[in-house]
Amino acid sequence: MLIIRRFSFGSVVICALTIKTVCSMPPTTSHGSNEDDAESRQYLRRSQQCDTDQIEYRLTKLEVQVGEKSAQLVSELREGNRRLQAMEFQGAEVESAIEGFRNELGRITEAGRQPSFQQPAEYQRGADKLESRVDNLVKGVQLVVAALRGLNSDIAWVKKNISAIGNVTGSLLQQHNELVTKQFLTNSLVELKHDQVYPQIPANLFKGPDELKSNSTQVPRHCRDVQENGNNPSGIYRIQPEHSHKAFMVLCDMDTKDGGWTHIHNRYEGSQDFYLNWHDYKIGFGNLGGEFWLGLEHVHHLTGHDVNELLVELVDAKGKKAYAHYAAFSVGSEVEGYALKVLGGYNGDAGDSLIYHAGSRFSTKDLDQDSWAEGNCAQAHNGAWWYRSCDTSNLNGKYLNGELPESYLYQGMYWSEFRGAQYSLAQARMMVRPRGRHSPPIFPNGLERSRRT
Ligand SMILES: [Ca+2]
Repeated sequence: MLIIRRFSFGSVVICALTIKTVCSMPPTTSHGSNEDDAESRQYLRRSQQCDTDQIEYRLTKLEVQVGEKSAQLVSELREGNRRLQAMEFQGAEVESAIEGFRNELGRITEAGRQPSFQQPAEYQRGADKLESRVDNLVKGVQLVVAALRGLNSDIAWVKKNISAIGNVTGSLLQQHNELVTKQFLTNSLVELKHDQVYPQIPANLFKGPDELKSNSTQVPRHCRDVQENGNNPSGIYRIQPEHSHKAFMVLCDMDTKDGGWTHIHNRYEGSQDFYLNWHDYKIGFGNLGGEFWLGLEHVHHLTGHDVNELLVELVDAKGKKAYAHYAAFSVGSEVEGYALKVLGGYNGDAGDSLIYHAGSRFSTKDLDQDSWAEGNCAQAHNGAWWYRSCDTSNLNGKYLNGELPESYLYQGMYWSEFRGAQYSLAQARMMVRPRGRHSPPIFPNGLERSRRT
């Protein structure tokens, strides 16, 4: 295992040299303006590729270093264990020697009491013999004491090393906790590569002088802009919210309640799997021409800086429709867990089954940010939502279409105030748009005060 890793590290070094050579190539001499543009874009793309390769190289290097540290630790622990076993064996030998010493002393004492030793000549010979044996025993005991001191010194050495290893392990574990996970880096690389495949072109690039004069040629920030720019049919448009670093496609509804709505969620047939991970919910999934989740990052860029309206439209299995309109809706950033930061001003005929979730962070099956200490609501209810502990709506739950057995309570795509939690709706969609210039002010108790006036 170690040899393979070392080999990998060698390859990494070769790769790094290659990256360094390629990445240090500057754009060549100037040509005509079109060629310059093309060359600059190519250089930019190559530079992005280099950035990606550099991150991959550093990631692999980090993996190799962690692997080698672990192998070294295991090796040191094995050596410590071997020494301890050796010491146990020596300890047993010492015990055996002391036992022998005790037996000898017993025999000496017993011999002194024998009547035959009372005869002078024999007594003298016996005493000499005993003296010699006692001397030998004393030397033996001195050797044993010296050996014990050596053992103590060895034990202290091992303890010191085990303590040092413990410190290193603790420090490694601490560093491991602080390390960015490989999954996070891999996901970031996917996003970086995505940017390379679909490079961002500044909105005013390739525009003629007349087009540049007009604000209407800028990429619209949301579907409301699209509508105000004179595009009235519902459909798919390219937008770039003010705080988003790139443009993306969205589905606009220009017909419902004065139009200008940007879809963030659409389900109507169950062909798209919605029981997905955090990363999928972050960047979005599905097909804008079918079922999809726009992505929490996009929803944050659309609603996180200016309070939006939210419209939830629901249809049950018999075709009965209902809606829930919120005059104020805002989703926080990833750092804030894409929390449902602002929600209020409900009106509609579906009932308010979202207000329970106001303030909660978003949770998925692989990222539990709910308030249920004993479990993960996303796993328990087969969805991904602003779960608290747990839910009064679950529009990313299972697509089961209709009445459900009791065992499926809370599992379906449901809205409790409309058809209850033991029912899975046939259609659901969520749309946002910025609050109009003439919208009434938002009060802490929703819009009740402004509606009365
Ligand atoms: Ca939990």
